[in-house]
Amino acid sequence: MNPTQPKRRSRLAAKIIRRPGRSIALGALTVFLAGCSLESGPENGQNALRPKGEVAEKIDNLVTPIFWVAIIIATLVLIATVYIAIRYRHRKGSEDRPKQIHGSTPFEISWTILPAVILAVVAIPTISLIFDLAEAPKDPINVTVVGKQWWWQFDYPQQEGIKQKIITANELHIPTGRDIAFDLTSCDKSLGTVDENAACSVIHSFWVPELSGKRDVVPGHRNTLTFRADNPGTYLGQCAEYCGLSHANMRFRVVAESPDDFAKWVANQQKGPAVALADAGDAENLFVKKYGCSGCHGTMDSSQSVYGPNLTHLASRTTFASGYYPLNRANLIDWIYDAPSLIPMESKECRLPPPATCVGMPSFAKDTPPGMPTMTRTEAAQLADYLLQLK
Ligand code: HEC
Ligand SMILES: [Cu+2]
Repeated sequence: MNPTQPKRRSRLAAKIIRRPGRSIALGALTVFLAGCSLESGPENGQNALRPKGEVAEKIDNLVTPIFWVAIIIATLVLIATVYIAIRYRHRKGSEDRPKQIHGSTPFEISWTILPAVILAVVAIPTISLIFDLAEAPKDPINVTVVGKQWWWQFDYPQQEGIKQKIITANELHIPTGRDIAFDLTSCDKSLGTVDENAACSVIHSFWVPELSGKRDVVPGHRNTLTFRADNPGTYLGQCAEYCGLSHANMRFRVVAESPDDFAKWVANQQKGPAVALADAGDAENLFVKKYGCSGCHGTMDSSQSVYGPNLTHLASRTTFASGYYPLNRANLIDWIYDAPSLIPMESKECRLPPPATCVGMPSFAKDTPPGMPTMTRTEAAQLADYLLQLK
């Protein structure tokens, strides 16, 4: 054993104990700076201070001046506090107390009126923006967002330009320059289950930092949100309300594209599957009979909602598993074989959709429930190859 090791450690510990303030300040500074992203720094895709759409810009234009007002007030209060603490501190040998003042009408009136005026100045633009953002948009694209554990379903109801309902997952396509009106819910009405609660998830929060503020997604309650992207691009989203085991993995992407490209995407989503299940060879038997994937997933009709993500056009997406993994053959095989090893889920020994108590996708390689088959890598690859044809 190295005899200097424990000694050195105890010296460091002693230093921290002697100078706790300095260590705490250094730690706090590190955390503070880690949160900063300078204008010239890398794009992290989730920067609410870099708006990329009208709604996000309006919110930013409100927050920035209020932030500076708050900073000025905080600075004045801090300076006054420090000044008074030093100026009137206790001095050795002096028993004098500073002059005590009881009741001062001018002071009391001024520190009642001044904050009221400042709050009113902040409230007027805030309230008017709340009303402005709540206004129903003109000629929007309507999308119903369903928060699930732990992924997002995007449901485009039939409307002008969308002849037939589209249901997709985790990658939301929108045209640029057009308002998107969201209905947010965590109960999937389209599931049509007998048990109403089975179609409901917990509270989530829908958040695309560069395009808009957060909005809660609540079971049994309809929330709305409108936003718009100015330029084509991919914007990152994240569930912002703790919703269980894989909350942190519950991401999504907003793909904003030109109206022409959006129309092409819509047309493709509305097509039938590139390969019919009946023509999928061995994969059909695995998908339907042996492993019952079809009990939780549809691959034949993109207008149908099932318990799990609709896979009719899975291969047209760039990611899967709420945007956590890039969609490629190797990742997909790992997922089909043993999904809970990639993202934690509450689906141990459970292979059925609700009313069973599964939350998430089960493993087909581990924790096989009695009487059910265990998957081989070859079978997982056969299933992946089938799904990867579904452009
Ligand atoms: C008990 C229901 C259930 C069964 C059975 C099931 N899955 Fe899933 N599957 C899910 C859920 C739930 C998710 C979403 C999990 C997440 O992203 O957090 C999912 C996600 C997926 C995804 C990713 C989709 C995306 O867009 O993110 C694929 C691919 C998939 N499953 C394929 C399969 C295959 C193949 C089988 C059969 C071997 C299967 N699933 C069986 C429930 C199930
Ligand atoms: Cu969440």
